[in-house]
Amino acid sequence: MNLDQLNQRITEIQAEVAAALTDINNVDAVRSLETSVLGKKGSLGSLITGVKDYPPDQRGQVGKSVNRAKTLIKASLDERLTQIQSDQVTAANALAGDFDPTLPGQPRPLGSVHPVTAVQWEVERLFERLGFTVEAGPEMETEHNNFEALNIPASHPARDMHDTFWLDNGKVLRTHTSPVQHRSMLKFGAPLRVIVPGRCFRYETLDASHENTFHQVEGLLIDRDISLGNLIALAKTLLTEVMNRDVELRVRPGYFPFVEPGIEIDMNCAICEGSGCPTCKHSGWIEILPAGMVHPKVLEAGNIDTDKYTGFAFGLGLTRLAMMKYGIKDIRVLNSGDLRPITSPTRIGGPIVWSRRKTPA
Ligand code: FA5
Repeated sequence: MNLDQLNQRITEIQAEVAAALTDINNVDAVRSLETSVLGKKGSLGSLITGVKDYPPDQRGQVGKSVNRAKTLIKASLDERLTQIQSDQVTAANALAGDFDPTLPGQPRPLGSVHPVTAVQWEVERLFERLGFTVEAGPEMETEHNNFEALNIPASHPARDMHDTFWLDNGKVLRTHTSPVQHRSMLKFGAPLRVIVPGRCFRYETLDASHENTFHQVEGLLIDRDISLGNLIALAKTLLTEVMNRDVELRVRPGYFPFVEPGIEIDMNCAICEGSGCPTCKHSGWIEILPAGMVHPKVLEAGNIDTDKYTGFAFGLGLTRLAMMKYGIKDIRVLNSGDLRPITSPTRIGGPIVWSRRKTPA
């Protein structure tokens, strides 16, 4: 092939490549076109291999022509390749809305906060704003702190109120958060504003509103000139804020040996809105916040000067409050690992057999 014929052939190959590229829409086809043109045995590749067969005085000219053609063809193949890849990304974006498949994945948190924890944090934030300290106490408690220091002597019939899990070491699983009242008085003295969220344990017959393991928040305020009025106002603020609506309260007398007078503050049941359901035992009310003025004997046991100070205490049923806030009809789902909604109490796992180690005298 003389030089003119060679140049003619190169022009034809460039035209063939340009024509082929207009019909090609995928990466593999571009790559196979590249092989068929620029590969060793390809239409241009074989011309490049044949440069050595030209007389020495023509080789420079031939070499320049074929290499220039190779550069141009390679550039047009690469341009088409880039175009096809960009078209593919645009098409994927159009299919998936704003989804960009080229972005790296974002790690997402697993699980979520338990409803009781969520309400506990809310209650803690509210009380912190009111100047209360958040304290903790042990779940395994001495008999003294759980009962005696709270004016519940061993012989006192009030012990029957708290069916208790007694431990081999003579301690108890605390039946309420009230022992931390005593601990806090000894630790901080008066004046004192403290709340104590925590888990409590009772040997209970389980039903929609009773668990053997549940949460309370103890509240204790000791200062000068404290009255039941302060307590009821605080209860109203607390329940209204947590429930995010105006909550109807019912205040009635209640008996607890560690307060005098004692009261029960109930809220209208959020599950049935007061019309009656198994959660509120068809009364329309939920026992949520028993409370009262701290008994002088409890203040004395905590080394508080009863001539100077009075105080109020309450024991908020935190688990029940979480049920009211989130519309949870059965308390047992909160300790269950079954995420499906409860359809019947038999789903909860049958009777729980716990034995009482020691019956208080
Ligand atoms: C007490 O435990 C007292 N310590 C509360 C108290 C503190 C009174 C300070 C006065 C001054 P009670 O046994 O009523 O009281 O329990 C308090 C709240 O805990 C109840 O209103 C209820 O909301 C919740 N509660 C009690 N037993 C259970 C249970 N088995 N399951 C779920 N919640 C319960």
